Amino acid sequence: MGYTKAWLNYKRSDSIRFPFDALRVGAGGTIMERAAGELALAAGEIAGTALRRIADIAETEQDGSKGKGVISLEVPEDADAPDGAGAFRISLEEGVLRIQGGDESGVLYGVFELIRLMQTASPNLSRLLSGKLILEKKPSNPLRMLNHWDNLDGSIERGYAGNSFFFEKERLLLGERTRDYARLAASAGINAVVINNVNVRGAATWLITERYLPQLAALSQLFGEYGIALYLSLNFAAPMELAGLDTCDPLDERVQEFWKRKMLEVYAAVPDLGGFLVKADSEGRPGPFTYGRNHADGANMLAEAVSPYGGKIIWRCFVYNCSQDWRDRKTDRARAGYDNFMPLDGRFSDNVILQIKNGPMDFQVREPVSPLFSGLRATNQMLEVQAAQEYTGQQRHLCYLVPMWKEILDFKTYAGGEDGAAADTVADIVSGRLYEQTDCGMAAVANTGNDENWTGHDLAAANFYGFGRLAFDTGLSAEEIAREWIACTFGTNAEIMKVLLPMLMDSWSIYESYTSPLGIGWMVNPSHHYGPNVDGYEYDRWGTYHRSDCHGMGVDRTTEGTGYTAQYNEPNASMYEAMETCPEELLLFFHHVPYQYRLKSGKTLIQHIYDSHFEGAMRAQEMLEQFRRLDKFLEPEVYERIRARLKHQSDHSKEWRDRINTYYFRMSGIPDEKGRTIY
Ligand code: GCW
Repeated sequence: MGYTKAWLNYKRSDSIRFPFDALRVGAGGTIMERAAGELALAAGEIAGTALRRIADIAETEQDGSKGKGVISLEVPEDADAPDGAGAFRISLEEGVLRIQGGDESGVLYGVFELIRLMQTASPNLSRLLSGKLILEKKPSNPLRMLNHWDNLDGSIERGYAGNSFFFEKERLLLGERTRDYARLAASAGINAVVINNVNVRGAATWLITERYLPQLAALSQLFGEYGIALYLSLNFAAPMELAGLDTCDPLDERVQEFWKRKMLEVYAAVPDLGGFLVKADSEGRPGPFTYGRNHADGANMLAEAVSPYGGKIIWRCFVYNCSQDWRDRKTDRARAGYDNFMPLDGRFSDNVILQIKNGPMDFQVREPVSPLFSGLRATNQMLEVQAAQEYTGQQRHLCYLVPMWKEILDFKTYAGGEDGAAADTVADIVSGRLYEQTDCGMAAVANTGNDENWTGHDLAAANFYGFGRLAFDTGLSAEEIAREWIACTFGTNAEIMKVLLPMLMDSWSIYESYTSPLGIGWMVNPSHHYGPNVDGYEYDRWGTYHRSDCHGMGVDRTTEGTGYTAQYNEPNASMYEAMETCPEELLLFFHHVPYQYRLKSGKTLIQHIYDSHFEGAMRAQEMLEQFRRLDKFLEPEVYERIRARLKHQSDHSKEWRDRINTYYFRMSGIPDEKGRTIY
């Protein structure tokens, strides 16, 4: 197979009880078939059981075989069927283990849940089998989406795990790896996948032409077998590049006609296409601004073209002035999303969803939650996070991001009122609960590629798996997800869990502590964004400044500064406005702070920076030392792959430590209280 099974790595276990030998599959289509196939595969590989297919439960009584029990997969018609798309219930009734779905996808998710219970040797398995437990789940988010920034030449923008497994030399790839990708995604609860880069250039513009439509139909079909809807990133300028028009003005009738005809052609070939993801008027991409139109004009024109087919337009809010003069202290990239999109709230069509990055800047190791989630009230919203570790170590440093994503989802926006009575966290909003929306959810920029282990760093697969599981069930803790992933990937050996769980759970804090401190972000090398370079983005056009001087550092985003704090609802706005109440982990995002400022710990800011970087590098080294305990517990090539990356991370964290500490020692002239070596 040439690539690992990742978390679908079934191991024979003699310890679990799995008293079944017959499988009945109720009425349904290909997804039911796939669910049956997955269950039979896992039953065979984990429990050594061959599940024979029976057409009807009664069969087993007739042939009198006092064999083992029956598992039944079904989408019940009656009133007490599980409620809604993707929902499932697993229960033991009269000796039959029923996996019931609100639809066929629900049955598939129920099967993967049962397999997880087997893989992790969960006590819930025996509770289920003794009828003491009924497992009922309903997806937290309607859309649980991966965005692949894959280019048609096979490269991946911000890809750190090899080349694309969707494209090569401008051809679409369709094979065993595609199917195994669909299995992995579906097993984690993903139900939507965008296969091409949001920066749609060159051949990618032609994806919506007969040059690629037949293959896209086949890919859509394959994804459909696992309950996954195919989406494509769209080039807003396609009317010009494909039809030679001299404009892509959304209000121009010729442009509107182009898109109507084009979508008729596309959906004739790929009827189940979920829709399109659009990056427009962003970082040089074409869009409505060119014609004096706004984003609602652009999105709604496309939405009208896809609506006859049930298509969705997912419009990204990553719009900012990327030609800023670094001397300008008023223009603030962090304000741009809110300034651009709040005035359009309520103006978008029902099948348009605004996809909003978790923070106002760009997937930094820590950012405040975008104020758009606090502001928009009449617009479908999706959260965009980045599993690809562009600014969090590029899958060469370990950085398990689920703890970050939990903080983002739990952020209270006060969109329901300042008294805080309403359930108005980001999770409440993107799930559709707060505004009763159904076109909403979560997307992650994927961290996969055609590396043998799918994600470059073996442990980075926890972010692929973790995003899916969290999007399906925002109530899961980061630790529960980590435990599942470790057991499913490496087995249930206690020593493996003892070493890997704390490594995953501490890794975000460790990475943050030796890189850019207290929410300032950046400090990376331009263009590739790897490795320390404190002034890498200090004098450029991207709005990415730390504003350090001989007195202090950080960006004044209060009402005296760029005014960004005012974009939040109260009491958040006031909380961020004052240095004393601003959460310290974001202090330098919101304030220009003197080096001698005393933090709550009693340390000065400059001493905190020194301590944080020395400790962070030490903790990275300790992770490597801890990991060595697994030398005899993992397959040798896996052990060696992970050890080599942890070694690089340990060394590289010292480079980060010394570069940041030296910069601020030279800038401030304030020595380290502990007299440690700073250059
Ligand atoms: O993070 C930045 C990246 C770009 C990316 C852009 C975006 C796909 O540096 O590579 O382009 O954001 O999110 O559109």
